Parts: sequence; structure tokens; C-alpha cells
Amino acid sequence: MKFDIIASSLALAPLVAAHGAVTSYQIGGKTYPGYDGFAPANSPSTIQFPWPNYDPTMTPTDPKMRCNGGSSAKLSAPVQSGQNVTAIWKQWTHAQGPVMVWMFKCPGEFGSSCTGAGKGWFKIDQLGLIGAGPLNSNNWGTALVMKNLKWSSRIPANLAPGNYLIRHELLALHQANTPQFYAECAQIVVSGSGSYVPSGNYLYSIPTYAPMSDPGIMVDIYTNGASTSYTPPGGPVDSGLQ
Ligand SMILES: *[C@@H]1O[C@H](CO)[C@@H](O)[C@H](O)[C@H]1NC(C)=O
Ligand SMILES: [Cu+2]
Repeated sequence: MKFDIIASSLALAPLVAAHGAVTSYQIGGKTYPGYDGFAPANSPSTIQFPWPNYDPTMTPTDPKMRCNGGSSAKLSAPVQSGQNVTAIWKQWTHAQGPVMVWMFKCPGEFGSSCTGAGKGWFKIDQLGLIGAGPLNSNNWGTALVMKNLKWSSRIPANLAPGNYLIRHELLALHQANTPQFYAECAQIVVSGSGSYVPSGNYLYSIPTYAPMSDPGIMVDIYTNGASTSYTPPGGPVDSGLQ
């Protein structure tokens, strides 16, 4: 009987095999379930924006680029500045490409007034090549996600308190010049006594924070396999964040 159950659950999810999505979060010792796109439509309320499936977004201009399709969540999670947010993936299968973690400060409440629209996204964390790589190796941020199925980022200690979206983005580069973006968003309420929010050149709209032609997006990791240099698209983390 056990075999029957395994076989039928595999049969129901034939497209799941090659991709992935953030499926839960750990914050301050608590686990917050994410949305499960493969669950029944009455999936419980989550801190995460709903998303339809594990499929990649293939171009940075696609509206799905922002949060894999969703635009708000029913719940939010509290986090103190300086504390970590850990994203968990049920599965992840690509070992080449950067991990980028972004935040967006809501002008006010969550919901329709905080969908992540506008030039308000900034990075808090990213990892492209580990050490010297090279490009055709498994020395990449996403290889650590494949190994650990999680990614932990510190909410900057000096970040101004408020309602924020946090967006975990994996950019898979295993197909030459065919980038695959995987991004999910969640709602977090940051507390603390900081007052810093990145501005100017550190702020981006999603979509489209970089063009398809960006050298961090349009990459052939095989032809240039020995290269030891790679710059993730969307600029650096603001060094004013502490
Ligand atoms: C918190 O996140 C930082 C990266 O921002 C990481 O270096 C550190 O190991 C994380 N701490 C924990 C306890 O996971
Ligand atoms: Cu995939």
C-alpha cells in the first residue's frame, strides 16, 4: 500500500521535478508555512504571496518576475531588525546561479497598497560565485540552496521599522543564455530602533530591475566556463545597511 501512495503522489506532480519555490520560512524560532501552489485552493492563509507553480520566469520583464504571480498575503510575520529570516525550499535542483534577497518598504498597510509596485526594491543579501568559481563549477549561491534547501539572511540591524515585503530570488543559469528566475515574496513586520532605508541607486522596480541583456542574466557558463568573474544583476547591497 505504501508503494501505491508514493506512486500516485508522484503521478500527480509530474512537472514538479526540475524546479522549486520557497515553501516556508523560519523567523525567530518559529516556522511559517508558505503557500503551496499544489495544495487545494483552500490552502491555509500564509505570510507568503500565493504562487501558481514551480515553473521559472524566463524574462525579467514578465509580471511574474516580482513575486511569482501573487500580489498580497493574508498574514505577516514579526521580525526584529538584526534577526534572521530563513527561507526553506521543499526542493531545488540547480547548482549554477546567484541567490538574491530583496526587501520593499510598504508605504503603509499590507494588501492592495503594498504589492511591491514601484521603484522600492533593495537588496539585503546576495551570493553569486563562491570564491573564484569558475562559471562552470558548482561554486554558486544556488548550489548552497540545493545542498541545504534553505537560505538565511539577517534583517539589517539599522533598518527602519515598518511593514516590508521580503523577496527570495534564485537565478538559475544552467542553460546557456536562457536564464530562469524563481522568486517568492512574504510579508514581514520589522521592529527595532533603526532609521535607515536604502535610497537612490540602490532602489529598483521589479519587474524590470535589469534588462535581459545584463551580463549577469545573459550568461553562457559553458563557453566561458573558466571565467572567474560574475556580477549578479541589480547592483550590490547598500553598504549603509548594517
Ligand atoms: C544569519 O544570516 C547571515 C547572513 O546574512 C548568516 O551569515 C548567518 O549565519 C545567519 N545566522 C543564522 C543563525 O542562521
Ligand atoms: Cu528548474
